[in-house]
Amino acid sequence: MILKIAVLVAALAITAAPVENEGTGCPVSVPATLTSNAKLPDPFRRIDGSRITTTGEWTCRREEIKKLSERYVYGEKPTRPQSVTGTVTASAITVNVADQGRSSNFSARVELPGGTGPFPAVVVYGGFGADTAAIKAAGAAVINYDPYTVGREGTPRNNKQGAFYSVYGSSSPTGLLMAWSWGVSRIIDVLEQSGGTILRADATGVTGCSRFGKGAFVAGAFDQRIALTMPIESGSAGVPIFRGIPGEGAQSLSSAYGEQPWLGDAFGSFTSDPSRLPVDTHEMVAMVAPRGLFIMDNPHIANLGPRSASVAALAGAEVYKAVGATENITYWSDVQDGTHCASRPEWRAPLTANLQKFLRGTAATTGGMRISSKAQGRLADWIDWTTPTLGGGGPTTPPPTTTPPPPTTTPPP
Ligand code: MCU
Repeated sequence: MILKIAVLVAALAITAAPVENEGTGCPVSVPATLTSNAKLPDPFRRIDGSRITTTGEWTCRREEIKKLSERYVYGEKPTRPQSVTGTVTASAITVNVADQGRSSNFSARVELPGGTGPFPAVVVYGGFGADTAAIKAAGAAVINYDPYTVGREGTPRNNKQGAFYSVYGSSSPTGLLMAWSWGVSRIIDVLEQSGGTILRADATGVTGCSRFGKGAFVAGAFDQRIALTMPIESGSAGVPIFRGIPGEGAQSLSSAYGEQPWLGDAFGSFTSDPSRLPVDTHEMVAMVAPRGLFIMDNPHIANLGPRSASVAALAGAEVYKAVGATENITYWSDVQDGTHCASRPEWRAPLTANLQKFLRGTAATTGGMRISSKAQGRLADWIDWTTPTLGGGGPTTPPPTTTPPPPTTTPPP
């Protein structure tokens, strides 16, 4: 009986999908013309203007958001390359990819926690700002990922470099954040192929601070195998709603776009007017639903856009609510130290709870909006839609792409 309950609790916390993207078969036609909207786009409204009414319909609505975000914000994330191979040892992961005659490789250092494996693992972008001691103490391995090996900084947009661009071309319009996320997905491919004896492939987290918080956010949004996404102090081009950044006085969109090729090339036409964007970051939050999401933010630095980040979390949480996973999203900016990417005692308990629940499958309480009074966004100022009560049913898998046979009866004249 006790065992049965434990299994049930464990199963309940596993929200990750077995595949990178469940919506690949959904038909999506990205609109050719864009209309201006100062408010946050309705995440429940399809491109054709209708609203979804069942949780099953979220799969294909999510795919629309994915396609729009690729087209206008981050650039396209190619599907799994023709060949992905690699190795997993107790100290490193190697990744080799090949697609259409081009190949590249990269590797990441592994640190195992104490105890006996196989272990869940957290991909930690860059080497700072994440509490790796707490991650290991919770029984998860750390995969030290250097995103620059996959997409370098300091290059012009027409000459991007790194393992991603060696395969997809140095003039690929895909920005670094998406290139980095592709690298994380290929690490997970290798974990899957390894048979999960050292590191589990079905319990991966991702985190990073600042520019690497932007990266962790995008990685979690675009790979449904990631069980827990934890962006820290991500700033403009990360969690904060694009539409809120100018008013809050955060790093401007043109500054973020110009500082490094983080965003896709196509974002260039929106830096002075984000209201023309058919998506905003609350929908990237929604793309993570119902999986674990723990957004950590710093309310003391307006340049990071913490107020706009809280709005993204609040609006995205409406989708979590609609799909019945409110307790899987946590936002936390109630912290003392104003230093960017500081080590923060306030996050240790919620971090541990998130790791336990989403990576270990043990019971823990997560969720909630712990927003600092210094940087509180007001959802009501940003939305003109309401959250539907979604019914069960509806297609959970995309409809077949073949056209249905014509009706057998002739309609009356
Ligand atoms: C918050 O992330 C960035 C910020 O967007 C940049 O303007 C600044 O140069 O670097 C920050 C960062 O990555 O700090 C480590």
